[in-house]
Amino acid sequence: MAKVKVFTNILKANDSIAQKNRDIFNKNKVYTINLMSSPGSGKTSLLERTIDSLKNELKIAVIEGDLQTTNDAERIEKYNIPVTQINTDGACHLDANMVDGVLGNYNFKETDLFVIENVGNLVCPAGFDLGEDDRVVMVSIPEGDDKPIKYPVMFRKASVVLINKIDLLAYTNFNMDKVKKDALNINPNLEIFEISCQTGEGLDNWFDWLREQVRKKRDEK
Ligand SMILES: Nc1nc2c(ncn2[C@@H]2O[C@H](COP(=O)(O)OP(=O)(O)OP(=O)(O)O)[C@@H](O)[C@H]2O)c(=O)[nH]1
Ligand SMILES: [Mg+2]
Repeated sequence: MAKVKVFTNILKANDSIAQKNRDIFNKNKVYTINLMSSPGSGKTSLLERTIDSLKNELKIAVIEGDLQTTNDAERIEKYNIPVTQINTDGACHLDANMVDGVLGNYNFKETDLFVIENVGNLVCPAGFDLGEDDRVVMVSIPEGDDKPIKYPVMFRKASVVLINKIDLLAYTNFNMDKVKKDALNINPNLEIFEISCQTGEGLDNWFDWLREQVRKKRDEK
């Protein structure tokens, strides 16, 4: 049907631009993450914590994706690292073309870790490769423990699930074992980290995982 075909063509075009982006990241050995979650799970908070802790050992650069405002880029700018805000003006996800359009703002020879914070949405971003090495999906305690089974596509292609806001566990009926089991049923290769961007709990495991990925990328032939 025509509608399906148009969508297929859009995705094909996206994939070829994503590959061009990936070629740039690979050529410069920049480890790149596509960070995705529902609105407000804590993506920018994670970035703030990560930059604050790792900026002396890794050169980090960021894209912020949002429908409107430069709020998130302003939060990242305070750390004096390269950041660009993409406003999608209504679109519910970033696509490879939007990312391609801002890559000229960065010096990838001087970058170890590139994080693309996608638009807050647990559905649309899953369909669009941006050229990343890994997809990281965040869920947070107040959202409830049914997110993996309700939005499986996002988890299928992810490498990592971050379960954020564990400082709020005591105030909810969130079932940690269920979330982990459901996520691993969808994708047995997932790394899962329990974290709190508020208290810092669990973040060291995330930092170690990131360090290891950056190291592997540098060592690639
Ligand atoms: N209690 C608690 N609050 C948190 C934690 N992490 C983030 N928050 C709060 O959650 C709210 C949303 O955090 P953001 O980092 O802006 O979330 P986001 O995913 O970037 O949001 P969008 O970009 O709008 O999708 C803020 O008020 C944060 O302070 C956490 O671990 N615990
Ligand atoms: Mg944000």
